[in-house]
Amino acid sequence: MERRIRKLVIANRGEIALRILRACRQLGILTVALHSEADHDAKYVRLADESVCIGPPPARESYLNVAAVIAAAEVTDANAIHPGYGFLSENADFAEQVKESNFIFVGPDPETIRIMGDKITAINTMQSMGVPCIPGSNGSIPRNQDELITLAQQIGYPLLLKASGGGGGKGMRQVLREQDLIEAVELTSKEALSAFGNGSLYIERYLETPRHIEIQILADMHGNILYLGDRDCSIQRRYQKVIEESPSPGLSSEQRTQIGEICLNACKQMHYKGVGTFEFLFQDGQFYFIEMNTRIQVEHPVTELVTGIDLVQEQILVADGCEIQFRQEDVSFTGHAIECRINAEDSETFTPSPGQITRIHIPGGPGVRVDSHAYTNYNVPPFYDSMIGKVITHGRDRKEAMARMSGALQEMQVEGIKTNIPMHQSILNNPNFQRGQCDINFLKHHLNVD
Ligand code: MV4
Repeated sequence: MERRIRKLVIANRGEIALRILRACRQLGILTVALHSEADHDAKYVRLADESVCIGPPPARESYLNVAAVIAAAEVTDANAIHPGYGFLSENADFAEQVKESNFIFVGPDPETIRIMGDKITAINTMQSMGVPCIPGSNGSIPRNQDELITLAQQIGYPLLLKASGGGGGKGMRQVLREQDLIEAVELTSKEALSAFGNGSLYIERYLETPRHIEIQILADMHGNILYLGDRDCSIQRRYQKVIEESPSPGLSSEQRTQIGEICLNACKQMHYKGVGTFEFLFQDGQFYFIEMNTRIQVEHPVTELVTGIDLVQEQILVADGCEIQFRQEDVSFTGHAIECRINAEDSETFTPSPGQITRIHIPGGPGVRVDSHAYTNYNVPPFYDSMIGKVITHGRDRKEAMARMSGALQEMQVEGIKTNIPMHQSILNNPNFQRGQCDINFLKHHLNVD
């Protein structure tokens, strides 16, 4: 298959912009780094073949400015756009405009993004394809109050109300008792309407102690679909993941194979194209679908380390129409990988800590990978996410990956700003974390907060 992508616009910033740039280098694709005024001096901007300033520091006026991104692609004569994660990465209207302007969008079809962006449509689609979902309303909750109360009784309390336009923890409200139901619906619907322009709600049984496990998929336009294992992302705070690992500790090979095949089968039916992640809650040995992500994810490196596959390169190639050059039987899973997200923030209060990094030492050694755009004298801008990089370690088993992580975090030095490295070290020293199989409430208990 003839490759078409010649020059690619990176519509993102920070470590993922650098990660995409590296993948393009390997593929012989020219790069255009887009940046806001706040990221003008970032080193990765100069590593790109070209760069374009697309606006002032606030993301709304730069990284989220659809017209500016497309104009930058036009003036640089690029022919593809990679959205990274966050920002415009799961904006179906953006993907559509990119295609209508005759650029290759690195991601699935706009229609797929749209389906997965509306959580009710996503769940209904998955359910119809045999993906296990959480007992719930199977669509918008009934308008009629008596019907709603009856439905809620059937599902059983505690319940979780969710906005169809939400996701990633936004637009959710717990309902513990029947007498709170109607008021909760009114409040959540109003909030959802103003936040997402869509007031429709669905309701699910509230799972109290699940783990968060996700399945990585890679699919091309020629019917090849690969299952690239799972990640456990249960270590999170306020829906922000902090540590991820692959494989998920303690899943049996039967459980793993079963959920993998369910996801592969769903992708086949959807004619899914690109990288994709099925997010599940896992409780009492059962998987329950919650959302599907159509983008490359922050935690993709743990999958790369256990499979040896460059997911960003593959993502770009399949968007270009290329056929995946290996088959499921060629994919093997080796050892264990863990990722710690390094944030510019106070390790105890979580207050952001932007400013100049006066000195940084990046760790190394066997099984240690660091994805970061930070360097000595880099100025962490206050306008964006506080993540300054990721330390990812690989070992023959979980114990070795953890030991390598402890060593890497000890070696890493960041001066001038505060980071959450001390928090990571205290998590690694926690006996429950060391045993694996922590649920999504772990960090709240470990930190004794919220
Ligand atoms: C849930 C749940 C418990 N029960 N749904 C949070 C973000 C969004 N992706 C879905 N989320 C949850 N949905 C039911 N029916 C608990 C969460 C949840 C969560 C899920 C994944 C990872 C971290 C989480 C942290 C808090 C709550």
